[in-house]
Amino acid sequence: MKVLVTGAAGQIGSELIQALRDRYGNQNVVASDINREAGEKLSGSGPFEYGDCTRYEVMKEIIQNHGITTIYHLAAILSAVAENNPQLAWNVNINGLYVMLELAREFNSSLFTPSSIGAFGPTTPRNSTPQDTIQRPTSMYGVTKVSGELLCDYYYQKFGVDTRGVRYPGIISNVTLPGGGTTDYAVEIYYEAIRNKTYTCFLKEDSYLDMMYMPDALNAAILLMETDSKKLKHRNAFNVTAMSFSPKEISREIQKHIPEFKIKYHIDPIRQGIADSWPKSMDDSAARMEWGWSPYYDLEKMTQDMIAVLKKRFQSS
Ligand code: NAD
Ligand code: AKB
Repeated sequence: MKVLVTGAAGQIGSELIQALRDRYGNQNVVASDINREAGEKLSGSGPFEYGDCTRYEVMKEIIQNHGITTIYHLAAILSAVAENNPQLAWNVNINGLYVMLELAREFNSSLFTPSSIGAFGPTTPRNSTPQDTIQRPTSMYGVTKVSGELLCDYYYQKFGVDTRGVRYPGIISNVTLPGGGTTDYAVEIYYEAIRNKTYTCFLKEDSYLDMMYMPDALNAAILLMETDSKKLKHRNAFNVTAMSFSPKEISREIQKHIPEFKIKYHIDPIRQGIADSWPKSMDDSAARMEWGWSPYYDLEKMTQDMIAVLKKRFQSS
């Protein structure tokens, strides 16, 4: 098995690379990104290739040279950045995915790519959002994510490409900072709580969104890719979630560890508008039934871990 991860220098990729190298061997997992500096740090434990996923010839050479059989395609533009530069988001999220799907078809490779809670919109039921439901997103990120889900389904049905994917909620982690999304507050809040004991949140105190801690997110990707294909009815875009909370609730949880911590609010209308159009909590029973999805971390366990890791890091620096 030879694995390629695009967008490997990003929030999820930088940790998925290590998890995959631990599992399949360092030399069998190739990291690729257009962020050369961050990417080269990944070359300490295995191969790194500079590569723009929208460029067919560049990506073809990487896939051919390394004999790639499995692709984790993570390169993308996230929701807040996408809303500021919709043309870039369309190019990377759609043309980049198209290039990777074409190469997966040509080289008979399987392909995992994440969709998002962003693939839903204001007309989607917001509570216990079903696996199969109305998807009319109003952000460019959402438009690219729902189009990507359909394109992956098409490549499976038409060409037999083994495409798989999940709809990730906001991912919380402590290795690489998030890349410009609407759920980034739930990462920033921990860093600021440790460093400054205060955080100014760009979403309203009662904005509920689905979230997940990084170890569960990595586990979801690997578990889905290792599942026997015959068990999958949905294949792409499985709802997966671990917890749903608001800024007020996460700040209360942090106060259990740092009682003097204070949260303030300065609402960003663009990100608030996006958050208001996303589910408050998803129904992920299809993933649980079809491939045994089950998260380990809830808000309490994640907060304990985030605070312990970040305290140690900032105290020793
Ligand atoms: P990120 O923004 O942290 O990382 C994306 C990476 O892609 C960056 O390292 C960037 O340099 C790279 N990139 C951008 N354009 C590229 C191009 N043209 N060619 C090659 N690389 C390019 O994103 P992430 O949070 O790691 O997200 C990974 C995937 O998971 C994305 O598809 C995202 O939509 C999805 N997702 C993420 C979250 C989350 O909370 N992090 C939630 C839902 C879905
Ligand atoms: C974002 O906020 O854009 C991402 C996501 C939920 O897709 N974190």
